[in-house]
Amino acid sequence: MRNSNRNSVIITSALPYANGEIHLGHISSTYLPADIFRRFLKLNGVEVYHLCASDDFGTPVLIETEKKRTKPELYVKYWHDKDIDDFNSVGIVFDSFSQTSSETNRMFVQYVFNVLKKRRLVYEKEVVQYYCEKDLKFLPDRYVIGKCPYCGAEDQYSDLCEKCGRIPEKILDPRCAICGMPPVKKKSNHYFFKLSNFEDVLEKWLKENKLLQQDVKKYVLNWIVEGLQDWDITRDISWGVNIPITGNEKKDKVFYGWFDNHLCYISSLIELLGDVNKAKEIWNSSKIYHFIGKDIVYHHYLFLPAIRMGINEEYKLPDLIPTRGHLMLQNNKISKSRNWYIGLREFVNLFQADYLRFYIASICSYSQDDINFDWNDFEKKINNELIANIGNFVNRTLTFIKKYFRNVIPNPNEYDEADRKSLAEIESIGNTVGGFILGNEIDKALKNILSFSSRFNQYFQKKEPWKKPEQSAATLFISINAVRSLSILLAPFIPFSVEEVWKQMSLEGSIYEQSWKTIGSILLKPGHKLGDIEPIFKKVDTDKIKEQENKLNNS
Ligand code: B3M
Ligand code: ZN
Repeated sequence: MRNSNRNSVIITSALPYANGEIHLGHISSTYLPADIFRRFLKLNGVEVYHLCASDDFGTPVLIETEKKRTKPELYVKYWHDKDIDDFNSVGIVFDSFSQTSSETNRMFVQYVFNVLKKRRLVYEKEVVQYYCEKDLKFLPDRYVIGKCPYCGAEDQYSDLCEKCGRIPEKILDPRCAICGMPPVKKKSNHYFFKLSNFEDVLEKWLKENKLLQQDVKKYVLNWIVEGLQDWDITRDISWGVNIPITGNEKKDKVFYGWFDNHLCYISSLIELLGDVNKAKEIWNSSKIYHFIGKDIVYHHYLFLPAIRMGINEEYKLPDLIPTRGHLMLQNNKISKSRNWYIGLREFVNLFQADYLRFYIASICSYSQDDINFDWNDFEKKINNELIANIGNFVNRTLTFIKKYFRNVIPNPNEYDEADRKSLAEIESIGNTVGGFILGNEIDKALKNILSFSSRFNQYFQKKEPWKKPEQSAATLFISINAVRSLSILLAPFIPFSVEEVWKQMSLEGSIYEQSWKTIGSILLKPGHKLGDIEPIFKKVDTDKIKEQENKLNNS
């Protein structure tokens, strides 16, 4: 075991392909849960690194750039920059958002390959590949289209049938995706990674690691029982990390995207710190979390750990791989080609980013099960939970103090039973909610925050301070402190709104300078003057929701 005295955590989020815009599906399976976790850890004083990058290589990127007659470097840079803007717009924060095509990653990938080669964990083998005699090109993966052998759909990629979702073993009536000619077969030398060597150690690692999700582990262990195939880690294309072959380096041969992309988790830390040794030290003394969606389980539970084992765990394995299901949209599978999706940018132009964060967090279970984005449900949750519960409690507390106490927190004279109960709630809520976030159950964490707020609404209601304002000092003193606690509890979820509440309470600095531990303390003192008050949230308009539903149905 490595020393993990250092209180640091490395969070990685699966790298988005530099080939299209980020949509709600990406946010819900990966980036929002990771960002909530990061914000929570920050509030707990943990040294956190949230690492990500655009996934620049692969045949889909290359095919697009050929269609658009642009350079791959320019094309991926466009998406890389757009991703950063989009993530910013919903408050998803990375400590580094690099590119798999960065110089640091290229060098690191070649380094890892050389170590694997030296340890005889890669070998060369001749394979037969499709080749287009018109374009004078090998045609890996997406470069071949044809008929799906399972469902009979025409014009499907050789590595994925978009109609039935299966990966064809052998596509029928193959054609070149560029010119449409039937390809010929040609021999090519490829490198293979000996994944089959790792069956026993992977099984042991999976079984011993109690933190990994049980349901995922079960089917991954089954794959091992069925036997692991060695991985072809090279491709005959020009866009990728070059294979370091001394002497006769081939120009049109690069690593397969899945060989280099996950190594970028590590290389982006090296790049960020500018020092390999320091990066290694931090990597190996931190807890490591790889946040992913369920379609890339194979790569993260088998391929990635095997490669790290292959370089002698010079960089340690993940402690946890939080894996979530897909987001459905109005109960149908999200599909960009069928225009059944909502882009992030599109959403933020319609509603506050925090509404998206709140809604997704409230339905985001920690499991492989798919969850559903539903416009009506969205409207209900925002109007009835975020606004009628949380917004109402915050606003009525602030408004009352303004109206009856000249905007100054009153001095509590004495406490009754209900007051004492409420103070006890404030004291314990931080631990309850924190426990759920630590366990990755952000939906349950949010549910607990909502019940906390709803109990305070009831407390306020029962006390009826409007009947005898002069005798309501204790109620308001306790309530405003509950608003403070509520703001910190909600900071990981709706960061933009709580900063606003913070301002309205006239509290100095950013909410992120507060410690999660102070949620249980009564820190707002009598005599403190509050700031200007305004409702934080605006109700979601039913007509606007209808418009969105119609837009989808007509797409
Ligand atoms: N770029 C996206 C996906 O397959 C892929 C993830 C890479 S993570 C190292 O979902
Ligand atoms: Zn062709």
